Amino acid sequence: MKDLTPDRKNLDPIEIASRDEIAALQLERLKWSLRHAYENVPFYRDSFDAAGVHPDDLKDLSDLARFPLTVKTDLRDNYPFGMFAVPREQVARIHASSGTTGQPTVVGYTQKDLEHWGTVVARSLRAAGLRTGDMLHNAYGYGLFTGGLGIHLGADALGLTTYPISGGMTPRQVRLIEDFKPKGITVTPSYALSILDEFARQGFNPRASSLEVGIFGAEPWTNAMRLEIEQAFDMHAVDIYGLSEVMGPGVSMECVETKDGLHIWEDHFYPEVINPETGEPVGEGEQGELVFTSLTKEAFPVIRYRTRDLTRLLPGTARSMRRMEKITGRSDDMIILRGVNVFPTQIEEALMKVPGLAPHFQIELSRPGRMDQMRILCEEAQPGMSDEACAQAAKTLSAHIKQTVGISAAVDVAKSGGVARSEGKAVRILDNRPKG
Ligand code: DLL
Repeated sequence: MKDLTPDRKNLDPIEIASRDEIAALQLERLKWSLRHAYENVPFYRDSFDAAGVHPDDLKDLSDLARFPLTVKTDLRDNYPFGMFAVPREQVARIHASSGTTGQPTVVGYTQKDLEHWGTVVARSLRAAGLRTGDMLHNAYGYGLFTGGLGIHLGADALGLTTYPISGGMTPRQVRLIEDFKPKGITVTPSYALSILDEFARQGFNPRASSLEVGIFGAEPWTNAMRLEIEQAFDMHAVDIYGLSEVMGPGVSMECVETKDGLHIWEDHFYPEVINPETGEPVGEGEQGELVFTSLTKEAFPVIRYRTRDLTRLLPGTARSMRRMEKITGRSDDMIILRGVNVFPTQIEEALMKVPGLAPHFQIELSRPGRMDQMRILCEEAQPGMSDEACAQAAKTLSAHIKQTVGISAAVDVAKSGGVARSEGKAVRILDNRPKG
């Protein structure tokens, strides 16, 4: 793999500013953001008033902990535009979360917000090793989902040659990589695996492709998966994080030269980590739920928004801004099986250790009697493996899971192509337990 470390002189000065400079800017912006939300969004005015706090109470960054937390249902209750802090005419763009159940969450951006979004995504793409003039294959979905259009904004700001292929039509994904010869690909890690399969189907060698870096996000993925993808494509694999409510992709980004967690673009998004049970901030470096406050957003400010994503904060390395560790999972994706907490990422990690298995999987939960049961649906590593080899792989995975996670799970090894593929975010959990 080529060294893609960006030239430090091309970074935004704030990326390598001193902590004092960053904190001073954050304090100034935080005061503005709290006031902006309080004065323009009835929901925030009511929630601050009910908690007995006022934007003037913020004298120091640590005072933020006195302000109330905001949750997803607060946004849903104000569907569609109740959380907007500017008149609708000033909203240049609207996106919405997929909302598989119930109300979608609607978010808005002013022209200025789109500019800032472009800045943080451009920074992220540069941190991945892309530079002006490089070509990008953007396979995140275009539409209400923030992935496609969000990455596109940053790619334009950085001056890349971008083609908006979006997700789906997998044979064409491979065709265009072969014909156009992009340097970078932006895609969910699970869809990257589908594209990888398609390379084999078309008889192309992915390691010989033009791709030098993949920028993966929108769903949890492990360091074990990173190695698998880097090996398969002979390219760097870096992590990009974000969520619609806070902006979209580009809230934080891993640097290609360190790959040691994701630097949060702290001049726009102020992070905290709280104990998900008590709502209290955790000690420095401790695991918990990530919470964000926007510092510059005009149309859709968020104050102490609970992401439900679990991680911990670490000091800066390649950039001065703090890092978040790779996301372990979402609190709503945590499975409690006979008293043990399990995340799909733990299953992924165990699966990647078994040579006879492909990296595709789903977790099926059922309750045949009184006890919940977990079944891992996975797939043979190569087409045509013998029944004995598949049975052996199933046994090995089951033993790994028992050893590392501490639970008994049944394992089904299907023939190649037997596990449902994603064209965007993977569906990891099939919950067939009786409702209620
Ligand atoms: O997934 C934005 C995005 C697009 C990020 C493309 C990166 C790349 P939503 O659809 O609102 O937005 O989903 C946000 O996805 O709260 C996390 O649970 C999960 N997520 C996003 N990025 C990562 C990541 C986009 N790198 C939700 N690692 C978030 C783990 C991620 N989970």
